[in-house]
Amino acid sequence: MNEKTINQAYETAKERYAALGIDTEKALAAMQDVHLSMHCWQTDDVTGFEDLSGSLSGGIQTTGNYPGRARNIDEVRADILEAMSLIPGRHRLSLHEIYGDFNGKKVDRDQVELKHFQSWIDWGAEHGIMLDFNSTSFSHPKSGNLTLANPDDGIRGFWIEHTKRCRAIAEGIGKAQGDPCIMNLWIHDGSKDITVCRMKYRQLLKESLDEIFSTEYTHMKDCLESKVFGIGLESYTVGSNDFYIAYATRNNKIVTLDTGHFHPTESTADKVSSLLVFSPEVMLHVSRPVRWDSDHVTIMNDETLDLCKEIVRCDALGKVHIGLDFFDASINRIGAYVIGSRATQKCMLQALLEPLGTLRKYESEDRGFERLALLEEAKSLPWNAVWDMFCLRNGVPVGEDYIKYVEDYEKNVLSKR
Ligand code: RNT
Ligand code: ZN
Repeated sequence: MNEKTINQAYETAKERYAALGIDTEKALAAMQDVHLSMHCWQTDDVTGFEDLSGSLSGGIQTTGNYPGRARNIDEVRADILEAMSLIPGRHRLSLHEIYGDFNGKKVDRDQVELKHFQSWIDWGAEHGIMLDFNSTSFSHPKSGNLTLANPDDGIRGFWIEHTKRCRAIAEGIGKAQGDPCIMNLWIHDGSKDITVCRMKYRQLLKESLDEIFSTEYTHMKDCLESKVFGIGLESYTVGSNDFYIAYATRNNKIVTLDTGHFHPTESTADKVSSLLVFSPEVMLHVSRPVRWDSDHVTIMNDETLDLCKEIVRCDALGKVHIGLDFFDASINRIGAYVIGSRATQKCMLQALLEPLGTLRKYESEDRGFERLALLEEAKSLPWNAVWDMFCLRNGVPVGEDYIKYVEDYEKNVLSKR
């Protein structure tokens, strides 16, 4: 795309926004500080590097069989770097435990140690990428329907040990990178059919979490992710939204809001302010549910826009960790990252360009018509010219220009796998 055209369009947009009291330079500077936590699992359809030939379980599913999936740690790293080269700004990488560097050895989940992530720490330091972490309760012979809420002491103990070790690893990562490692805990525990023991499993989960969190750490932060239901576990989820909100609030933990984990008409955006009244931080998994928690690639839709606007309206950019969580195996996977990450950023930029001062003035004066009119007009302000400038200044392809880079990578790298 022509640089001169981008500059001209930006200058016009800058003026247009200035008329509304918005400084586009300020918005661009704020965007530079938005660091997405990119999930590693879009590279390989949530497979990981464990030597367990089981398939994806735990109520989640990838669909599609697009060629070029990453098959090992080097391919995952190469794909992530390729995706990051097409996304403006600096971003974090969120690892699941099953992506450890196990060197071809079988390391069961109650045996995992920081050393299995040393090469990731080194790689992160080399490329200036901060790491986040996730314990992995799915796709394991002991996963079943219940892990941390399992009445069987052996199985429950196994997962407690796993999660404790994951926290220790996150602590080690956070210490090494000089920035807290955000650890997300999501378990699929639930029941396919009606259970008459709802209380029992929740009590067990509480006890497991209490034990897991009995060690205090300073270089990692714990997040708890609820879910409405998983495939094959439709009737009951132990770790429901209510459960984790109560647990997190009482125990100073962070709640993770996954945009695919609520009833379809429920607004995830609306939850941000409620949580922030009681909790200093919130973690997000930005996804796109299509009819169910399908984890389609995030796009610039109303849900994502609303979510970003709420973060800005709550003045909470420094309090919200923006993780991504989608896995589409039916299209080019690097392209999926680029689309989803850039879409999230586009939404955030629009949020930062919102004429909030004027909107709030209208609201305080009870001028409902004016507020609605400006909200409508704001939708078609030239934010895209500011977005193009953001890409240009960050040295990444502007607009649809990134498509050909993804295609080239597919031709030169992915198609040879
Ligand atoms: C599943 C949760 C969870 C997973 C990842 C792989 O419904 O969203 O966050 O997607 O941990
Ligand atoms: Zn999630």
